[in-house]
Amino acid sequence: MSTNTETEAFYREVDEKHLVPLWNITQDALPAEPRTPVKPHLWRWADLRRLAHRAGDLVPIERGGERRVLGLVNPGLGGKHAATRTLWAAVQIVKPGEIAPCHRHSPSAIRFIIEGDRTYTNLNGDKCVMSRGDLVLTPSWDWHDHGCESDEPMIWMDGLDLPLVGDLDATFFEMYPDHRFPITDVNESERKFGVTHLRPTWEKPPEDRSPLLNFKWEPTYDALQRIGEGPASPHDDVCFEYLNPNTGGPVLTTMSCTIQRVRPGVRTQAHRQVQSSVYLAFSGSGYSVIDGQRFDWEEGDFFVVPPWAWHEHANPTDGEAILFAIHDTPVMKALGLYREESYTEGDGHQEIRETFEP
Ligand code: 1HN
Repeated sequence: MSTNTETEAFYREVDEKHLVPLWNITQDALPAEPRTPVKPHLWRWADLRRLAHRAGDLVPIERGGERRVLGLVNPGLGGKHAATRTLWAAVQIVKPGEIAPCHRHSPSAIRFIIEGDRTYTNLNGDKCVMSRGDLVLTPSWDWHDHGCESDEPMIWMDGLDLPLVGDLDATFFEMYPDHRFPITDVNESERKFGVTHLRPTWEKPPEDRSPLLNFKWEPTYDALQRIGEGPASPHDDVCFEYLNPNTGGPVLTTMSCTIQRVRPGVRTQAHRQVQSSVYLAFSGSGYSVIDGQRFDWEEGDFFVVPPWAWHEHANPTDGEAILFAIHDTPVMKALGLYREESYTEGDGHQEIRETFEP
């Protein structure tokens, strides 16, 4: 017969020997469904833009600091520098004449251009010229620098798998010996692979990454409009995923990107997925309901949808509402963990219990 003292001594020794008794933590280790600390949250464009410009006035781009980037910090993550557990999202500003120095890292990145033009990301020598609405990839370990040749600053959204790669202890980083990588061509990937139903026969596309690095806004916008009044996703309305034209799969191994048009008067039905997402309200205004909380968004606002959170989108205006988003879905699918569920109560809409005030 064990006594209380014996039991206490046992637990003390288990702890001292760096062990844990599962029978005391089973509910934490194995919740019935994902229980995330990640909070749904919204960042106002007025703040992001003002602070990005303020950083532009106060902070030079220098070697070591590398980039003038303001990252979103999810309030549920105890100060961890991340928008969700897997995703980093940020605004970056580059001013006229500046060149953000060349480097490379194992985390992959995307840029989605919000403001400005005549700015480029130089990817291994391919000068990808960027304008509002363009999506530009920086796949893992590609050399990249950014330059602004305009009279106005450029601001874009950065999305990276940085927190995931960090938690996997798989982060590598290297500075290029010169400030910039020698430019060998302009819009090369876009000219060769940008008409995605045509493949250059004289070239073998790279196997490890998308051959197309710059996804231009005009054909993207056109695709959103061409659906007209036709049927689309009950959960996302007119929503397209950007593809690696070589594989038909997501643009990066760790992140997928979507562009979606919520048509005037539409309120989609809620669903939830084993994935986390960061949205940019690219144009127009509307709202999303995330786990019963209403998030009103306007042009330029960023918001987070946590894993396994019910969410639906609405455009109560008679104007355009376009959302761009990054997701960690490819990770979940590659690991066999992806799940998706539709909200079946009532008419598929959540009850709005509160409204988010930033
Ligand atoms: C990075 O290298 C860039 O190259 C942007 O523009 C944002 C955030 C975290 C770590 C590296 C860039 C980044 C970043």
